[in-house]
Amino acid sequence: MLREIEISRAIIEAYTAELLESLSLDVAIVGAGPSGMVAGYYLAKNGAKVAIFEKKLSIGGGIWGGAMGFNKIVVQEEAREILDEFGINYRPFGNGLYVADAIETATTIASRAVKAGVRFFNMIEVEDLVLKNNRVAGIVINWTPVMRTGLHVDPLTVEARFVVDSTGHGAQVSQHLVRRGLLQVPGEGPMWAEKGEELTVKHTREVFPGLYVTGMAANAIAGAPRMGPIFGGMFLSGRKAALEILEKLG
Ligand code: 48H
Ligand code: FE2
Repeated sequence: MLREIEISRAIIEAYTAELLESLSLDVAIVGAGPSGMVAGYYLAKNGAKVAIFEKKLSIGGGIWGGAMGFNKIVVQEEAREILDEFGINYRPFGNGLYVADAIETATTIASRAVKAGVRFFNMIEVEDLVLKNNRVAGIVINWTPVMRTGLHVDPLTVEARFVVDSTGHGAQVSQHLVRRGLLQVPGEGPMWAEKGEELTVKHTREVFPGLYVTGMAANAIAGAPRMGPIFGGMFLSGRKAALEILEKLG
C-alpha cells in the first residue's frame, strides 16, 4: 500500500537529518553560482565538511544565461585545467579562449560538487552573520519565501569555522558587515574584462576574520572592473578560496 504520509515521512526525515548534520560546519558557502560551487567542490573533495546555501530554487547563479541568454560561456587558458578537472567539454576559439556550454557547465559542476560531498540547501537565504569576538562564526538562515513576503519569522543559525560570501554582484553576506561599519564594499566598476578577471582572483581572500569572498563578491569588495561572460576568474577564485581555507583548517 502506498501511503501518502510515508512519502512525507521519508522526505522530512531525510531533509532534517541533513540539516541537523549541517548545523556545525567547517565551511558554510553562501551562493551556488560558479565560484561558490567550485569552492565547495574542492573543499569537499579534500575532506572538509561543507554546505552551500542558495536563496533561489535553482542553483547555478549566473551560469545558465551565458551572455544575454546566449547560453555559452567563455573561459581563458589559465582556467582550462578547471574545466578539465570537472570533465566539461569545450572548444578552442583562438587567442587562448575556449567556449563551453552553459547548461553543461552548470549541471556538471553541480553534479560533481554533490558527489564530492557538498550539501546543497536551496530556497534558504542567509539573512545575517554570527559574529563573536570580532570573528565571523556562522550564518543566520531563513526560508526565501519568508524573506520575500516579509513575514515576521525569526531565523535559525548554522555555525561554521569559515563562511564564504559567494553571493555575486551584491556581495550580500559582506553587506552585513558593511551596515555595522566593519567593512567597505565599493561595488564593481565598469567593464574591463582582463583587469576584472585578474583582480577578482587577486582579491579572493579573507576580508574579515572567518569570512572569505569569491567571484563577483570579491570583485565588488575590491571595486574592480566587471568582466562580462568570461568565467575563468570565477572558477579560479573558487579554487583559490578553497585551497586557502583547507590550509587554515589544517
Ligand atoms: C543565499 C544568495 C544570497 C543570500 C545571493 O551571481 P553568481 O553567479 O556568483 P559568482 O560570483 O559565483 O559568479 C558571478 C557570475 O555569475 C557573473 O555574474 C559574472 C561573471 N558577471 C560578470 C558581469 O560583468 O556581469 O551566484 C550567486 C548566487 C546566486 O545564485 C544567488 O541567488 C545567491 O548567490 N545568493 N544565496 N543567501 N543572501 N544572495
Ligand atoms: Fe554578472
